[in-house]
Amino acid sequence: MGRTTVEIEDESFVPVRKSVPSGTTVVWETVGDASHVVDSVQFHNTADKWQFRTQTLRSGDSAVYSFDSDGIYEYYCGLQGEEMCGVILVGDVSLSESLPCE
Ligand SMILES: [Cu+2]
Repeated sequence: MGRTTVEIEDESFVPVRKSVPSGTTVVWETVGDASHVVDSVQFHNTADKWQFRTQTLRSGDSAVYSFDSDGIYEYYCGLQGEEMCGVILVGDVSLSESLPCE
């Protein structure tokens, strides 16, 4: 059961695409000054439907989610919109299509 971090910079999630094995806990950590909301979304039909929405994360705040099943988990920032987005690729999956923020 690993743990890994996605940094929330002022205008982007870093990295935008993060591949992890199933069972991984992802920590989103705000490293910039702006506030953000991590909000689940389904940009592509091949992506999983999932329900996740953080509270407003201010500088220094973090949020976690544990990914227990293989799949494609897309998200965006509920404050900045789709130009700030990301995907967690869990297990043996791939996403060839572009995200709105790419
Ligand atoms: Cu944001």
